[in-house]
Amino acid sequence: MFTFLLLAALFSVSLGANPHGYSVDQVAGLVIHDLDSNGDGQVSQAELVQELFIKWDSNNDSKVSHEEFVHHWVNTYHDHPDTTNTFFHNLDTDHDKFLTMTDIISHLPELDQNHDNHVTVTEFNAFLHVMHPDGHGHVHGQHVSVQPVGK
Ligand SMILES: [Ca+2]
Ligand SMILES: [Ca+2]
Ligand SMILES: [Ca+2]
Repeated sequence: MFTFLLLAALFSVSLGANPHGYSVDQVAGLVIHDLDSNGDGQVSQAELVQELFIKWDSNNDSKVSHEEFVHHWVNTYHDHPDTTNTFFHNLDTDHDKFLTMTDIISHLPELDQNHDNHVTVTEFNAFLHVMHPDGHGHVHGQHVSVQPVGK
């Protein structure tokens, strides 16, 4: 049993799963909580822009570089750097290695599905499941942690 769990843990780390065991759903909740500066449970475009291009932008060039994004995301949400790398490339729609307003604007239809200029946890969760490399794999991750009990 212990050996199985250990192997399962090692296996998920080798796949680049979250070393802290956060699911994509949990990360979505954490991200919305962090971005929601006025605490109304959803993220306005202003809150999104403020968080990304002020807090995540370490060198104040009004864009979030690959290094800045990976550093911030890995430290805050404890994703594996390889996972975060793939996530960044999915977000960087124009492939210039920076997240800018151009990238954000191109993601807005997916981020704000009901077009009310706010992103809810539900909307961001759906977005992460499309953009994040673990979005399709997290069900497998839960499967691994739940399955040994029945054995
Ligand atoms: Ca808010
Ligand atoms: Ca870009
Ligand atoms: Ca919305």
